[in-house]
Amino acid sequence: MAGIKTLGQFIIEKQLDFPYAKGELSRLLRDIGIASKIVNREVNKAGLVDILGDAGSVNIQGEEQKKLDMYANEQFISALTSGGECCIVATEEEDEFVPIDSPVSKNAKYIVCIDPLDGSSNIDVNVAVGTIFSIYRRKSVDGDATLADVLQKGTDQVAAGYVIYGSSTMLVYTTGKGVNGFTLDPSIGEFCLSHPNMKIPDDGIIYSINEGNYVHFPDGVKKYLKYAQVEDLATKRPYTSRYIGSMVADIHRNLIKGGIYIYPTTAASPNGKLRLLYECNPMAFIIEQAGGVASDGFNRILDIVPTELHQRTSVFIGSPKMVKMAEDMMAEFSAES
Ligand code: P6P
Repeated sequence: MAGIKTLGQFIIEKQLDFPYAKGELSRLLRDIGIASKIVNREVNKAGLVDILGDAGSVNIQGEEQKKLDMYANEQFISALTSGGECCIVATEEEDEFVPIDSPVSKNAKYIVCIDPLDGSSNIDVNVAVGTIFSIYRRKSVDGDATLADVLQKGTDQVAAGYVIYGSSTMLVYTTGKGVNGFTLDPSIGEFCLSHPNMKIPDDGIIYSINEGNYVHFPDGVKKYLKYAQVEDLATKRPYTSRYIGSMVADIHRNLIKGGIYIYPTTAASPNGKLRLLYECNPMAFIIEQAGGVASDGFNRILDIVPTELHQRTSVFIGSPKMVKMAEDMMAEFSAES
């Protein structure tokens, strides 16, 4: 059996894919991996905190108890600060982007956009949650990095990945040369290569969407759902509905089994709910690198030019045949409208 290959070994090995690399991106990915292991430890014992008697807002160490998503946010910012390879972080947990406060980082090459703990409302019910990250090269050449360095198109990403804290903890990432998945082996505290060269099936029978919003869905989405539910054994319909309420978990399952995840416009989210910079762009980069498709129903997610840090977008992402079918139905109605 081939030996264990850790995330660190893999990153260094793949650094050879980039002849001019000097190791900064490798160290940045390593820093994110380290923070993920720290977050994993806290996520895995989240339910225990109360049992351990951490009543109220103070835990047994006498530290103020933080909500897990704020804790995760702090861990990633701390790891990126000590790593020194990132100059600013855009995070779901902060209204503005966060300049990394260290002399080394001011001139660092990379920008990180991150959702430290997506789906964190699922923690209390022990459902998988995730971290989603996106890495850009800063565009400005001197002085402090600015918002313009963050508001880059998804096609400009240097790397993107997610961590899923589920039945096992996995880190999945791409640097534009395919997608690889690493499973955390707690006995050695290392992410180990478990899913090399991940590819999403071209077609699938799983659709992921919150059908509670059906009444306000665009007509093209309503038509797609009816298509998915009609019996037609030749095309393996009706499809199966699987919606966890945690984007990372839904998309990870669809990446492995095939499927489509849709979060369209709804009454509560007229521009879509999911964030472009640190949810849709990184997931779109990964899924495209795995052979899939990601759009807002009409346009490629990675081509959207960001204008605001926390802007939202509709998202249709997954197996090419399924996404294209949904896009065709969206186009039918937009042409008529
Ligand atoms: P709804 C979690 O809050 C999240 O950002 C995604 O992870 C998830 O897919 C979606 O929102 C769930 O949203 O409106 O269906 O509860």
